[in-house]
Amino acid sequence: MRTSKVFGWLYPLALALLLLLAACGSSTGGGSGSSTTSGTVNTPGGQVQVALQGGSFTQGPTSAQVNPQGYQTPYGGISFTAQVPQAGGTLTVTLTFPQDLPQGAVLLKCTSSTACNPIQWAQIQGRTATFQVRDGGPLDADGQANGRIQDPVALGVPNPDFTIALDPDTLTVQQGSSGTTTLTLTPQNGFTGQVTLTLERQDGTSAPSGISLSPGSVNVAGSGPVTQTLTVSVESSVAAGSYALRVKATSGDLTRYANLSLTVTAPPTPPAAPSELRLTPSSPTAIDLRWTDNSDNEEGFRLERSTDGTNFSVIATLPANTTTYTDTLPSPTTYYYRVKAFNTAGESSPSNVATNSWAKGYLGAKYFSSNEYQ
Ligand SMILES: [Ca+2]
Ligand SMILES: [Ca+2]
Repeated sequence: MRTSKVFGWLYPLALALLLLLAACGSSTGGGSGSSTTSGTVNTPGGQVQVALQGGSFTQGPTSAQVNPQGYQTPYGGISFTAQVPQAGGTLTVTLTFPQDLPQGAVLLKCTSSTACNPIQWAQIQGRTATFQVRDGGPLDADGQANGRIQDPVALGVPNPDFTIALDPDTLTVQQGSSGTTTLTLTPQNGFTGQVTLTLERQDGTSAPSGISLSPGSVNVAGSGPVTQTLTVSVESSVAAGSYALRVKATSGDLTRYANLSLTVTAPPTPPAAPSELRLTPSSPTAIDLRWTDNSDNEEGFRLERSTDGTNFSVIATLPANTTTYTDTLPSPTTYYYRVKAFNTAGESSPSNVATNSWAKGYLGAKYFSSNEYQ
């Protein structure tokens, strides 16, 4: 009574175990000629079928751990040993995966858990990867034509990656100001996620204090390139000069760089003041003015006139490098003149003030005081 109860419980378990063994890694058929043997292996990515033509399993297939550089291995490694009827014989291996293989997928031959190289002549189509391995050939891990083929392989999917580029990659920014460039981030192999952006020197040391980048990150959601305007701000404390910088884009273990040559310039300064303003009568009602141009950065000159020597107003705006002007006098009175140079940064201080002392002699140029300075 008790015994039959135990067996009644054990029997289905044993059956289940047998079925499980049959599903996982058992081989069928013989090992000669063009016969095919196949087995399945449970991998982290699902069940993979391994079919051999021209040989038979002696061990495996089993799941193996591999960690090749530059690739993800969603199905891990698949390891098996097979027998071929003749030493030096060739085995055709077909792996059938549970899903269509992603773009860029390659079959890797691993000689250790990290040393894996693409099998260039493997055929990858849909859900299957097919390759041939010759006993004693380069893919046979035992390296000998001994009728036995040792074959750990893995399906490699290139790691998600991205590239970055800047346009322009040179910037000129004035102290206390900012400039912009456009970052283009191109995802590869399905990369998505947030990418942190920082600015540093091209030698990998941190960016000079006072030079900053914004925004500090960019998000990649789709498969297309992402463009982002980057602002490079330069505080007025940053010394003028050239800086070899780079944008560092980081996401997880991935880091990519794009060089940026930054030139920091000092803001323009107002021009030097003109000097030696002199007046000469050109007629009883006109005066020639002449001055010395002391600057090479002026945009022009402003000539100012006053009747009291205190309150001046502009009577003429003149182009750069002008040193003469003829003023027609509105009335026979005393006028005071001064001249200033100017550019975008502002005006110079005024020149000397010169006066015609007109009241002394409206009718006679001989009374003209042509060179009075204050
Ligand atoms: Ca061999
Ligand atoms: Ca000049």
